[in-house]
Amino acid sequence: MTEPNLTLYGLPLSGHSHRAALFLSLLGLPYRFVTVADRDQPEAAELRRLNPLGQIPVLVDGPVVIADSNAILVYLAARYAPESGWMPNDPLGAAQVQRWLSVAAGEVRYGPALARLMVVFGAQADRAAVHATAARILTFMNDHLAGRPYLAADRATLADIACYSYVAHAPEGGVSLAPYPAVRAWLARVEALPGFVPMPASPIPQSE
Ligand SMILES: N[C@@H](CCC(=O)N[C@@H](CS)C(=O)NCC(=O)O)C(=O)O
Repeated sequence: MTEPNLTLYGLPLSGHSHRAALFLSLLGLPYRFVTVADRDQPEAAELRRLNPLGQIPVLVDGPVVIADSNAILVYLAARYAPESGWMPNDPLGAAQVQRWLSVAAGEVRYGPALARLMVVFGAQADRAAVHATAARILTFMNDHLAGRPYLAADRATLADIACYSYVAHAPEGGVSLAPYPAVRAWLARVEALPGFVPMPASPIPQSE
């Protein structure tokens, strides 16, 4: 395999960016990180060229451009760790991981992630509805994780990487994790994986 030439466009406080950075680190892949914080900076024009949606993260791997955090996870697993089990090849295993990639892009994005976006970045949304979505998915995850080590298999998979960042940082949005002991134990398991790197804490005071 040729030496990878990887660049990740992102933002350190973005959970979508963090899930890509975390997986690169877990795979031990070196990469260059380009921060795109200000939409007027030159890197933002480059980002729009790479991803017309203008969203981070974007991964560039030589001639290959991948936008969308979950797509980046799937690409990296298939390209650099195909037999490792991060993305199972069997039909049921693949479906179980995909189910949680959808949860990460759905209930996690519009629950704990949006609650944090409102506090840290001033996003406008219906706080009660957002917190209800967060409670619903965290309760579901907590029940699911009771007696299981990881979300989709007996070992860590892309399901755990996709869901980790915004769940771990839910308290920054005023969503306490105190009622969810199985979720907290799962977070600790992900944090113990070799190569784990945390997302920086936001400067906003946390509830827990
Ligand atoms: N589905 C996308 C969502 C990424 C996303 O929402 N990124 C945010 C930052 S965390 C962003 O770039 N927002 C700016 C915009 O949507 O214009 C993914 O998983 O990568």
